Amino acid sequence: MKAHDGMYIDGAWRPAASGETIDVVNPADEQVIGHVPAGSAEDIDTAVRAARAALPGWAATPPAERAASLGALRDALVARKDEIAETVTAELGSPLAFSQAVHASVPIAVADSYAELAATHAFEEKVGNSVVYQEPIGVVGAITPWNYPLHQIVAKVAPALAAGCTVVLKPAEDTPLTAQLFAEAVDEAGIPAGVFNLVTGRGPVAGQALAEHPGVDLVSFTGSTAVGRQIGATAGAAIKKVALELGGKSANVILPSADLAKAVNVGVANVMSNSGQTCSAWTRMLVHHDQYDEAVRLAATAAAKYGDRIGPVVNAKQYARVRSYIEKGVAEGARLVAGGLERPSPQGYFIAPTVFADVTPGMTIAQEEIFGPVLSVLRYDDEDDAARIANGTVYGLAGAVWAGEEAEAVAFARRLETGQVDINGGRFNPRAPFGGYKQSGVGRELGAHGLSEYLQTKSLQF
Ligand code: TXE
Repeated sequence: MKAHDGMYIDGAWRPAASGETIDVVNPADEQVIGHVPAGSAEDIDTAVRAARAALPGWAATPPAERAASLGALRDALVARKDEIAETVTAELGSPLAFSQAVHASVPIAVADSYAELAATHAFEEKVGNSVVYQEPIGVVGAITPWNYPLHQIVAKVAPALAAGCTVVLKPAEDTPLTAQLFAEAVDEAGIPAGVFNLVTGRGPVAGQALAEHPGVDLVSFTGSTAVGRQIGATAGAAIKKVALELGGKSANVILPSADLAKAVNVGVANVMSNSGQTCSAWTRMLVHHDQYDEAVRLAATAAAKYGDRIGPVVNAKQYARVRSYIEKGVAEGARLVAGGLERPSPQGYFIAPTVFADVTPGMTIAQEEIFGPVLSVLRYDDEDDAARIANGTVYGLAGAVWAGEEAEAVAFARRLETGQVDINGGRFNPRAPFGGYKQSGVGRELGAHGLSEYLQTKSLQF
């Protein structure tokens, strides 16, 4: 795999302050496929200074020109589509077809939506005797995870650039090669030096330095709740804005009038895809008690069929973590009906698609984010019970509702304490706001709501 031995700062690939590097490992065979620089606080400081120096020029660039730059960025991503898919497959382990269909394609749709929004958004509006300006918030520190490596980057960087902000990105240490490809695309798009900067490195070193840097105006973080809480506390003390996209434990509520087989099959695919490493995954399936046994049978069959369509989980730490949740599920009395601890392959961090039945709402596997291919099937008595169970976790990121009539599903969806709900399956919309209620986060990504995170308002009265 191609790997730069420098970091993209101020429009050029520069060596890191220290000579330390991070190994990039393919989780499918545990082989080292490359090395990237391990950035330090010093590198972060250099990058933040570059971003600050570039801010006045980029903020003053007319939105139509910023839109053209985002269009050029989208085109540069399109030109690299195959390379992006192969790189994600190498460092995340997802099957190539999934990398092509999702990891390489979704970010292009998101970049495209921000090229359009930058051109059409009302950055200036007359309100009575006032004019309200929406101005860039400043220098953005973006910290991203590995689960959708390019999407997570584009979902922060594209709206930030559309808003007129400049950015320092610290991507996950597991998937830095995809981030390097993104930096190449930025460079090719002709985006001015310093507007986007990439520092690869470890979370507690480079990530923390970025989150704590006084030259950063907004920290946008996606990752674990524990790190999000720490970043939120640091930002709170500095009275600095944060956007946090954290964990989830989303419910897939199948109402009795729904097409049960379809709801179960789509529900299983939703949890297993990307090896369960999706924050919005519908990890709790809620089924009426009359249909419960049939749903469990369908889910077990669907999961068994899914086996050769998923890759490994990302690294040894996640592998151990997911397995420990499976052990806990068994220990707490849930009934394993598919998958489990048996290794599907002697090499790589593979976990078989796993389904637990007889899961009760208080069990650990029904409360905590597992981030692996593990589904819990729970039973409910009536709609009130279903709503209580669905809302009974600290999270509120996403979910799904299935019913015979859309109106019935919509009425139930309005009862859910969650930021996004798919009705009878739903379809991804790059312009729909995405983000959490409760401990799933602060702020929204995507669409106009995502753009507004990177803007602050100024009103002039006449
Ligand atoms: O996350 P981390 P991990 C959840 C999921 C998963 C768990 C752990 O449940 O099992 O988190 O994953 C950077 N200061 N999600 O350990 O550590 C880190 O380098 C600043 C949900 O991989 O939070 C990386 O760039 N930054 C999720 C990013 O934070 C720090 C996606 C995420 O890593 C830091 C991923 C620090 N002290 C995991 N420590 C989602 N919401 O989609 C780490 N980082």
